[in-house]
This record gives sequence, C-alpha cells and structure tokens, in this order.
Amino acid sequence: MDLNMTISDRDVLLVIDVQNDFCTGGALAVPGGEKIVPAVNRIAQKFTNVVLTQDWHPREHVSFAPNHEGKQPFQTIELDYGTQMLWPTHCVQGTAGAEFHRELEVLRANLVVRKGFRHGIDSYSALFENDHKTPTGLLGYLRERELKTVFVAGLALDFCVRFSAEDARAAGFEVAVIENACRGIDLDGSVAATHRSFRERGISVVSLEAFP
Ligand code: VGL
Ligand code: ZN
Repeated sequence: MDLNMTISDRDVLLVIDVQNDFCTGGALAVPGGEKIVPAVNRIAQKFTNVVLTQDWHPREHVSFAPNHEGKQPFQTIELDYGTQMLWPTHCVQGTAGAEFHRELEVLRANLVVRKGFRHGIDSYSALFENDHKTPTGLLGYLRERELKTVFVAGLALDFCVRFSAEDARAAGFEVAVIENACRGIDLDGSVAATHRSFRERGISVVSLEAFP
C-alpha cells in the first residue's frame, strides 16, 4: 500500500490517545507527542469515519507505579493476565491530563472509545484489554458498520497504537499505520520491535504524503 491512496466509506481512521498526559508537560509525555496534532487533523478531514480513543483510568488503577509499594515507573509486575509495565499516574478520569489535546479536532469523530477504566486491568488496545479477551466494544462497532480497512494514528506508537493495530489485523481487517502521525515512547528498543512485529503481521506502514 503506497502512493496515492484513496479513502472510501469502508475505511476508518482510528486516533489513539491524543491526550494531554501523552504530550509535552504531561504525566507520561511521549517525546514530541503534540507535534502530530496538525497531521492528525489534516488526515481526519479526509475520512468519513473517525474514531478516537481516550485512556481513562481510575486513580487506583493497577498500572500506576505509586499504587505499588516500593515500585517505580517503568518497572514491571506480574498479574493474572501476564507482565504489566508500571506507569506514572496518568489519564485519570476527569483530570486535565485525560482531556484530548486542545488543538485536536474532536468534532471530526463519530465515536469516542474510553479504555482502561477497570481498576485491575490495563488496556493498551482500542479493541481488547490487556488480557486479550475483555472487549472494549470497538470490534463490534467496526463489524456492524462493515468497515474494512483501519488506518491508525496517535500515541504511543509502541504501546497503544501497536496493540490496536495488531488486534485489528488479528480480527481480519486490513491495517495501515500512518507513521508520521504517530510518536513512540521507545523503552528498551520497543519502537524497533514494533516495526518488526508490523512486518511479520502484514500491517502496512504508510506516510501521510501517500494520501491525495
Ligand atoms: C499508553 C501506556 C499507558 C498509550 C497508555 O497510549 O500508549 N501507554 N497507557
Ligand atoms: Zn494508560
């Protein structure tokens, strides 16, 4: 998938977690996170179908390092569903950090999916929580709307964008990640691992410039 893609009514743009806490000055800032906002706004204008996700945690969330005595952010713990990275407290429901970046054109969206609201389970993916079983409801929406190709943009490339793209691909959608409308956190080579994984799974990586 490359030059001159045309966007159809069967395509959806999935915009992941463009929230203040993932931008400069936020609690879990992704380097240059806010820099993608103009690109996301520009591309969103070309889509009929735009879905936003919003990371939306209760303050006692299991993924927050301060909720585990003696643990620091970016250490891991073992939970029933597997290894969980611990994060600084971020995107707490109702706080300014959980709001969308003020320049993001949220009115373009026809659906907002909130995720990570169960205190005992994290949710990177827009489709399934981190147990890879509990649905957010987005898969049902995409299927009922008969959408076929999922374009993904947002934050962070190597966590929520990656998991969302992989789950959409595993569910049978064509998936293309718009590389220059994403930014990564990059912990221990996680951006390189993300690109390898996309290649193995047949997830396309495209550039904004490929859209007419
Ligand atoms: C994210 C870590 C924790 C993300 C969300 O949006 O990539 N990363 N919560
Ligand atoms: Zn989170």
